[in-house]
Amino acid sequence: MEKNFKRTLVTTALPYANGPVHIGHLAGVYVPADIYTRYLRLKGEDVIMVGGSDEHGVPITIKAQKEGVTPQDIVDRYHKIIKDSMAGLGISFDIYSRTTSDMHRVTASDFFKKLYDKGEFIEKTTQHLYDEEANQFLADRYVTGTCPHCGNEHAYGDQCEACGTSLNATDLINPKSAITGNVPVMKDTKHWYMPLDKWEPALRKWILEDHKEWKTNVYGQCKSWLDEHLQPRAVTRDLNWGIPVPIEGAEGKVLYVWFDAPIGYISNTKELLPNDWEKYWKDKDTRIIHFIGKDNIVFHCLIFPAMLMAEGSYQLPDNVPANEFLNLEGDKISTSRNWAIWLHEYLADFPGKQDVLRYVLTANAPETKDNDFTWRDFQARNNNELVAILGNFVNRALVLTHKYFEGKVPACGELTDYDRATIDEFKGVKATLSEALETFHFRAALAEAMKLARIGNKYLADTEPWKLAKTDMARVETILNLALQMCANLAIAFEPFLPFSTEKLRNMLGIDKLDWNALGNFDILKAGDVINKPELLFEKIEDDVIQAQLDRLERIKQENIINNFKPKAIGPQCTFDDFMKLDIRVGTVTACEKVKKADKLLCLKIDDGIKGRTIVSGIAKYYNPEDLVGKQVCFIANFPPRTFKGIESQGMILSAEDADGRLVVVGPTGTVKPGVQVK
Ligand code: B3M
Ligand code: ZN
Repeated sequence: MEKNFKRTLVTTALPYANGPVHIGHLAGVYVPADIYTRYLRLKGEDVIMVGGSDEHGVPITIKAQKEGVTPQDIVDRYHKIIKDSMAGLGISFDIYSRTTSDMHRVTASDFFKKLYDKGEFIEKTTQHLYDEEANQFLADRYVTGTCPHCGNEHAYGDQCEACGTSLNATDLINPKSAITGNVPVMKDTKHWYMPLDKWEPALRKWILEDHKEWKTNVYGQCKSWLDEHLQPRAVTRDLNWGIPVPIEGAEGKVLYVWFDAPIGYISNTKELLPNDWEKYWKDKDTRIIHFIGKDNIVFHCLIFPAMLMAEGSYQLPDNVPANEFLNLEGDKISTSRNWAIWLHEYLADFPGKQDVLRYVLTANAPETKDNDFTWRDFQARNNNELVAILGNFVNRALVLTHKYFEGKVPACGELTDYDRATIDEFKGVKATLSEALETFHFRAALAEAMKLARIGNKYLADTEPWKLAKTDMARVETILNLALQMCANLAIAFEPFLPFSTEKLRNMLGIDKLDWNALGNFDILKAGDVINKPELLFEKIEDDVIQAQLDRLERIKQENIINNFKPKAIGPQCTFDDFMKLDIRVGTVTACEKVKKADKLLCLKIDDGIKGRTIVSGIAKYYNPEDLVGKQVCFIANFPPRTFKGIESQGMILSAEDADGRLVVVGPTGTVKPGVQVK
């Protein structure tokens, strides 16, 4: 629904403070939200962006238990890392707070109390999973089991990460306690439920009729939830970490993390603007936009709005532009498997290159489908786009101005048709760029901004002022005046995307303040204005830098394979007679060398106690030939001979295949006579 608004409240999903922020979070939520907010600020609109850490819930307590520290220790550690690294990337929060703040505890507690007093909850005693050894109810992620929808055996009690379904712990097939591994028992407990069924008709109308303009992935997910009908949902938990349920008879219970976390948006606005916060939440002419990832859609589009409707005095969000997921080198990003690029590590490894990451994550943003981040693409986009197009154009324009005009903006003379056409192209981009930003199409918006840089680059390449300098200085003045005006335009157009580089560019051009409304103007710089010394906006990234990152990921992949190894199921039975058909013997390696023109093969001479034999084995990747000499190995002695690369192999060396595919040769644990049998 179109509406006239006076101000915008941008919220960003609150990351769990159980780990640092990675590129998936950034591409999904924080970079797009920051682009949008910077754009509105640049237009001079009233906008605030609020964020903070989600510090409650089972992800935090599990992490604390694993490390043997308190949940408070965990959230203190990660809140700081997250907050500092987001600031490092230029994510321009007006406030980044946390859900363990006093303001939040009081706000969330009062919100619950108000719904309770209005009779908006159902109180129910039901049976819930209980770990008798740990003396604890198993909320959410404290239970794992098989997802009833997709069969994933590692689903959590609140959600299956394989199919994205949100679950109740009691839905899981073969539930197991994440604390002790025990099979839980059922035990009575009382909880308070939001009757989502009661709000279903209102939610249906609000989304399916009044918000057809929402992104199709968001609208579609809401529709399928609504079509399956909503059930009451417990908003309290048996847990000792969280905001205590503020009513009598609820000792030992806390608010469900998904009840308190979205209220965090309200608490953080209050903390930012103690006297003015209400207009951002309650005035009809405020527009509220929630930036989130796709796994959070149900909470932001159905559950939180139902809570707000039940409370009665708040506005509902106008849009929830949720993104899909970003993968890393073809695999799903995972905190627990360390398969991620962590923001704080990126900032340490690539100092001064914040905008490169912002650029790549936007150019590749998973706006309509899951997308892949690869280091090779990162390098290519930096070298072929940022350096070769944007950086090159700006640098040429500034260097030539210093070369021919002592760093002063030359005057613009008579325009040619080509000049006019170029200016028109520039002006034309403003509308499409703004439209893309307004409608959350940030990839398309970035491509539009990049179009401007391409036009500028082409303009200088076509007009070749360095050649004209010998014959027609008046023309050179006009060309460079226009080129510099284009640079000023680029500083504006790219500010939401690349704030560090546009800040540099703005300083080089001597512009005090950027203004979106000036985009498309060709009189931003005045003749005689002083241009500062040009610095490079971007630098080439070399292969070895990228290789180091790929090597790091390869190491993690290997560690994961080893750590996650599960033995194969035992094969079909065989008899002793079957086994006895194999003549397995021990032999001593007397010589060993690489097989020529076969990088996998080693040729071993074995003392088998008889006349000796030759065996070719595919273990060259795992052994230096000389290291095997003198070792005793087991081999199958009664296989028919086979020829490899012209060498006759008389048997097969036995080896164990490790989880990562590495072969380890098998031999006796003590020395034996060559030729003895293995039984
Ligand atoms: N902390 C889940 C997540 O990080 C949750 C978001 C809360 S937003 C109110 O994906
Ligand atoms: Zn599933």
